[in-house]
Amino acid sequence: MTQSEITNNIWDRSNECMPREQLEKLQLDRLQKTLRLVNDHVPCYKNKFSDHNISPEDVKSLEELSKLPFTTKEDLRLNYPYGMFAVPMREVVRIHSSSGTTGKPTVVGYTRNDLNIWTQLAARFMTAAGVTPDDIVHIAFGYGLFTGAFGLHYGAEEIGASVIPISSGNTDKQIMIMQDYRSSALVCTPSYALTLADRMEKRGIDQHKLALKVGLFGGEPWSEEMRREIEERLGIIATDNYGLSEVMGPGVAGECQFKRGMHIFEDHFIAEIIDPETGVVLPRGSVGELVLTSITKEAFPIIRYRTRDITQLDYSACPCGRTHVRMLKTMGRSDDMLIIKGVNVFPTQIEEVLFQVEGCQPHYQLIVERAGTMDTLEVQVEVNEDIFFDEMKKQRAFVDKLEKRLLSVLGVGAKVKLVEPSTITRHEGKAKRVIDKR
Ligand code: DLL
Repeated sequence: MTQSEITNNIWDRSNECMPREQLEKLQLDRLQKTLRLVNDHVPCYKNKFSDHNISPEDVKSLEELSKLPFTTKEDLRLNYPYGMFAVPMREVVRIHSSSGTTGKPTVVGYTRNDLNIWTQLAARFMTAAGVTPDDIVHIAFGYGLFTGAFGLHYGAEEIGASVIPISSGNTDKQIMIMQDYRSSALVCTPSYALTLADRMEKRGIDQHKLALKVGLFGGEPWSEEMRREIEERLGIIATDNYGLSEVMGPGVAGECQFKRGMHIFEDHFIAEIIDPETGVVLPRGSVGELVLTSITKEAFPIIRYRTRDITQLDYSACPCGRTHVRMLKTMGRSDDMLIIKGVNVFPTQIEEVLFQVEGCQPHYQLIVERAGTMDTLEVQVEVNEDIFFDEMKKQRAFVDKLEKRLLSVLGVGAKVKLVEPSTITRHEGKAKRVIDKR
């Protein structure tokens, strides 16, 4: 097989460019099968359906999906560890977990067929982002229960690229391997990509001399400003990809080279946008919470899962030819949304402001406190040494400028505290932006 044939096999045109009408027929057929599967094999779904007086046969159109109850993280917790599995354990060949830091993690399982599909979908978005068999793919996600590393690992192998499973941590070693092994595609969280860029700059390494050409970043929300910063500092094309362990892991959605939102792989998942307060499905184009239903999974099918991620779906045609709907960059999770003096604030809104101001470094943290009945928001941001050691008057003017911009974007005041470079804790995986002390 020639290289271009391999690449063409990965770009699964018949499914990725399927006319909408045909796609929706396929979705309905797969949805009905999945509903029967969970109704027969997962007591939690059977009970929920009967509590709502609905059976799988009542869903005769995609619109009728909205009649079904949601699945939440709480359902998964109550059925810990294997209660949501739809197949016997002897058919489960892999187990992963969510990355949550509090309470018991969520356990997810895969049959061999699930792993095959996951591999195909990871290869699909990596191909869309430009990875080819000629690439050397540097995977700096932690290998373990987290789905990030294994998901992209198998995807890259499927493409025929050479995979370096370096895992997370040891930034200096990462850089050495990147230089010596000529890594051309970088896989990690966007915040870790900046940590790598910082370290290279500090050590006087010219990033442009590396072989890196593309980055596949995901696992956490990041702004367009952050993308520009990564692209400029690492000299690469930075692409976004999305997923969550409950739904599969990475490979639920990914950007093509046009970077106009992440194509959700609708031949395997159905996406809805709901009002997070009322649960009502919102009209096309609305901003709201993404709800996902898997339609091909066997071990851990999931129906109307409330992702808590706030986004918007774009159904307009994409120049790449793929017909799958695109989800725009998430504003963050509804549970990361801060309510400051009654105003909703997403960390990504603050990030955009900070990244636009020259002198701010891309490392920040938000401290929320309550003084009496008043909420306070402090934005700690690292600044260049020349600003940090600048005379008081200039520093004050810098802080004023930032506070004014934040007020106009957020609609609520925030106090800015400038901190020295390298003082905010760096994370090897997902960044922790908010410390809520209320
Ligand atoms: O983070 C899966 C993943 C790994 C996706 C690597 C992409 C790359 P979880 O640990 O279960 O799974 O966390 C899922 O992370 O609900 C979002 O809030 C957030 N998230 C993941 N990708 C993105 C992204 C993996 N591209 C949770 N943009 C999701 C914004 C993202 N948020």
